[in-house]
Amino acid sequence: MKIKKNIKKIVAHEILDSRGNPTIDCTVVLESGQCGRANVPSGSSVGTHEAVELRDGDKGRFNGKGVLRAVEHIEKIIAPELTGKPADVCICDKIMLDLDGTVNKSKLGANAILGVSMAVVRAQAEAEGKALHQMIRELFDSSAGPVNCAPQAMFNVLNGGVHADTKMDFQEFMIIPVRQDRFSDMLHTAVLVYYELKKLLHNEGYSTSVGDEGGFAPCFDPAKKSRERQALDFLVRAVEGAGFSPGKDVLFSCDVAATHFYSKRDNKYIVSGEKLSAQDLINEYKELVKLYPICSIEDGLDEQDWDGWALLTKALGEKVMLVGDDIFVSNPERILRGVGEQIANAVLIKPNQIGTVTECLRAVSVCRANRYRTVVSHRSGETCDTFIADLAVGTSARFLKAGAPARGERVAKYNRLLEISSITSQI
Ligand code: 2PG
Ligand code: MG
Repeated sequence: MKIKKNIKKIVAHEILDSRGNPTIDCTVVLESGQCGRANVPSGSSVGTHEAVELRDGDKGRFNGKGVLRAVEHIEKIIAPELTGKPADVCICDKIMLDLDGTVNKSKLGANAILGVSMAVVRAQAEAEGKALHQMIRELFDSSAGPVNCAPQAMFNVLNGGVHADTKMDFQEFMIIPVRQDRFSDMLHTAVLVYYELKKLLHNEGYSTSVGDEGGFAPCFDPAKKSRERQALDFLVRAVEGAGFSPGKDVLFSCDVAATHFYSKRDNKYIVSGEKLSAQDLINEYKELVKLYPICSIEDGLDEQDWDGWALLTKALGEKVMLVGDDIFVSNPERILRGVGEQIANAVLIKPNQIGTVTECLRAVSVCRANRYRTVVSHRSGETCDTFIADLAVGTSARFLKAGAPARGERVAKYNRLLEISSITSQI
C-alpha cells in the first residue's frame, strides 16, 4: 500500500509564550492522518540581522505583539501552496523561501515560515516512522550513524541583562557539568548546584525570584565589587557547597550579550556606568578567565564590532570557547565571513534567527566544515516545544543551552533529552 505522505492541510493559531507574549502554534496534517506540530520561540535580546519576526503592531491587542497576520500568512498564503506537496522539509522550505522572496523573511514573517518548517519535519518524521532527532540526523548528514552522544548542557542559573530587572550588565551566567556518561548525571549535578545557589542567596538576604530563563535574579550592590564578579563568586560557592569542585566537575559560561550595552555614539561599552573600549572589556575577560573556571564566553562584543571580535579571538580564542550569537544570527553567510576573518570559534544556533530548518542545518554544516563548535539554543521567550533538544542530538551539537534546570518551558528540553536517552539507551 502506498504511504500517503502528502500534505492535506496546514492550520495555525495564536498561543502565548513563557513571557505572556503571543506566538504561533502550527499543525501540518498529512493525507495519512499523521501530523506534525510546532510552537515558535521568541527572543528579547534580538540581533539586528535576525530574520524578521512578524508582529501585528495593533496596539489594541497585546501591545502590538499579536501574531494574527503571521497566522493568516500560514493559512492563506503558505497552506494553499504546500497542500498536496510531499511532507519533505527541503521541498517545503524552498517553496516558502520563494513565496517570501525577501532576504530577511519580512514578507511572510520568519515566525510563520519557521512554524510550518518545524511542523513539516515532525510530520515527515511521523510519516517515515522515525524519531525527530533521527529524522534531523538524516536531513543533516545522510551518512551519519545512530545517535551516540548527548550534548553537554549549559544551565543558566543567574539571569541579568534584558532578561531580568537587576542592572546586571552580563545577561547569563551558566554552569556546565563536565561530561559524564549519561545526560541524567550531568542534569543531576546542575540541579544540586541550582538548589545550593538558591539556599546561599536566600541565606544572605538576596531575592530568589527568577528571570526570564529560570535563573535567579538577585540585585547585587556594585559598591562592593562588580555585579558580575559577585555573581561568579556565588557560582563558585554554590558548586563547592553542592559537593563539587569548580573547574573540575563544573565549568562556567557567560552570555555577555554585549550588543545591549554597547553605545554606538561613544563607540564604547557601558558596564556599571563606566565607558569601556573593546580592549578594556577584553582585558576584563582575561582577568575573569584567570579568576574563575570560565570555558565559554558568548557575545563578548557587539554584533557589528568585527574588529573587536578579531582582537578578542586573538586574545582568548586558544583558551576559551568564543560563541557568536548576535554577530552570526545562525546565518551561513555571516558564519562564513566570521571564519574568513578568524572571528570566534563557536556559533549559537537558534532556528528562529534564520527562519527555516533547512537553513539552520546548513548553518550547522558550515560550522562543522570549519571546525566551529555549535551551541543549540532556546530563546528567552519559549514554549514547551522541545524541537531544539532533538536538533542538538540530531546534529551532534557539542552543547545545548536551554535555561535553568527549572520552569516548565526550560525543563521540557532537558526532559526530552532524558526521554531520548531512555529510548535509545545511548546517551
Ligand atoms: C541569547 C538568548 C537566549 P534571547 O541571547 O542567547 O538565551 O536570549 O532569546 O532573548 O535572544
Ligand atoms: Mg546570546
